[in-house]
Amino acid sequence: MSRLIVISNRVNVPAAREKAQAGGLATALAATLREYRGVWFGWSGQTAPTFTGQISMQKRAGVTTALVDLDEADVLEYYNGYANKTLWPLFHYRIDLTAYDRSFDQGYQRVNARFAETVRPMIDADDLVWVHDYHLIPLGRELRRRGVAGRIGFFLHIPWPARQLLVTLPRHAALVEALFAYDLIGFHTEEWLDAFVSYVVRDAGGTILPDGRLSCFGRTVRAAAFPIGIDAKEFRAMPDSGDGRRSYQRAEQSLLGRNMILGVDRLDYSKGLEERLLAFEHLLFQHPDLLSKVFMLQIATPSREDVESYQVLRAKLDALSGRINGRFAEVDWVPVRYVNQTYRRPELAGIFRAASVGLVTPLRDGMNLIAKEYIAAQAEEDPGVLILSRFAGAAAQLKDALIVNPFSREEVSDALCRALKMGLDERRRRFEPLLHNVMTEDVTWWRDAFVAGLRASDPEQDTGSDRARVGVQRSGTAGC
Ligand code: ADQ
Repeated sequence: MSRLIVISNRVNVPAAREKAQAGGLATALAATLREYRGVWFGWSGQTAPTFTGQISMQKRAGVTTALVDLDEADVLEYYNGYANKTLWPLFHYRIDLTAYDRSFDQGYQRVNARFAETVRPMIDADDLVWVHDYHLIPLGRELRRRGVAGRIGFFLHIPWPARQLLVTLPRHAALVEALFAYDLIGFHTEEWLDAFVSYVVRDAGGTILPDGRLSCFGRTVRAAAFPIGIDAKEFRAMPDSGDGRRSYQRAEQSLLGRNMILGVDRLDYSKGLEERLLAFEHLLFQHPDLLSKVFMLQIATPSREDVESYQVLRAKLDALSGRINGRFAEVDWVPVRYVNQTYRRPELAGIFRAASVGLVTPLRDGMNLIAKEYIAAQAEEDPGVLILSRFAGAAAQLKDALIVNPFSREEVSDALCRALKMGLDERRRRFEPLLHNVMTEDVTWWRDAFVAGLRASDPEQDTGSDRARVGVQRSGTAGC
């Protein structure tokens, strides 16, 4: 059996208590790597005075990881620069925050070449290579330049932007051309896939072949939607584990009979945190009957603290939560509990279960796993209500949530009011299909679909039929 080489910017080195610590994605990839005797390669998160390409290999919990240090200019230009100040905002429709800086692009190309150079000796001819996310779009092309002829797949964890936005990027065609070095490109949703295809056909002069593959830049590639899921079975059991129960009880006792509206996010401008707090403020203003009867717990884990737009956002949220509390709080009630902590997964699951409403309102999100985790953690006999942004990839699957436009504070406030007053019958009616989706289209389903799709792209099997079935279409229905 071919080995699997996973390459991502950061690597989640399995810990002793892996399932409790790591997210579903890390756990699923680790399981695949054990099965395929593979290697997970990426940046160590450390900097060295100069880049040496020296690899630090480890084997833990059956998973081999290979880590490399970057130098300071790499981190500045590639990670904080092109990845997080250019591609991340642009792909989340924030051209106002996008830095179009040539040195960032150069650093990005350089680090991708360094990754390729370093990992190349580890790749055997029949290995499957699976590259993850926007940090590493040119990596496939760099590997091809170094003689890797086998199957290489790429999965994008964030949205693909509309072509009208993508063309604001200098050298946008070069970025897209680099993707044509892969055999399979995966997106979370049809919407991101359509946006990609639209650019290829309308801006790059590509064509869709009769078998569904895309032809452009003298190469053909398959592109499909593979909606990621969570480690649903494990997560569903977590509120009933020791840690999960303790966390649930602690959250429950703090309710004092009130309803909890819960938001859990990385502290990122794409998650719509400011808009969400404003919508909650609007709710309190519009519905004085809810004062003292409801509160919002917003857990926001700081991230990318070296990037200025994140520092600005953090200061804004500090001020906004303080302002709302100053405006409405009473001696025995505070409307917003704003927490900058990271929790272990069972603890998080316990908190999810205690919340009457899961409020997931990103302005743009590749998928959003919190929405799925909230559903998985609910008790069947008395489930909470999920309010979900129509701009999260998850909205394409979780259709029975209350779907909202996160930019409209009136709409979110109305949905909150409706959720808080929703009877048990309707809650259960909505919950059933949501849970079904989360449990069936889980992270293993996603991973198996992608890996099968990549295997089917084996040039030796490329007689038309395999590829034809998994062209530009949704993976789940395509059987790849
Ligand atoms: P993220 O933007 O990081 O991921 P998301 O899908 O919401 O977003 O996943 C966040 C994960 O972090 C969840 O598993 C969640 O439980 C965990 N988490 C968040 N806050 C936490 C806290 N305070 N304590 C502990 N854990 C916390 C990117 C894309 C998404 C896409 C994923 C996967 O931006 O759109 O869904 O990749 O492809």
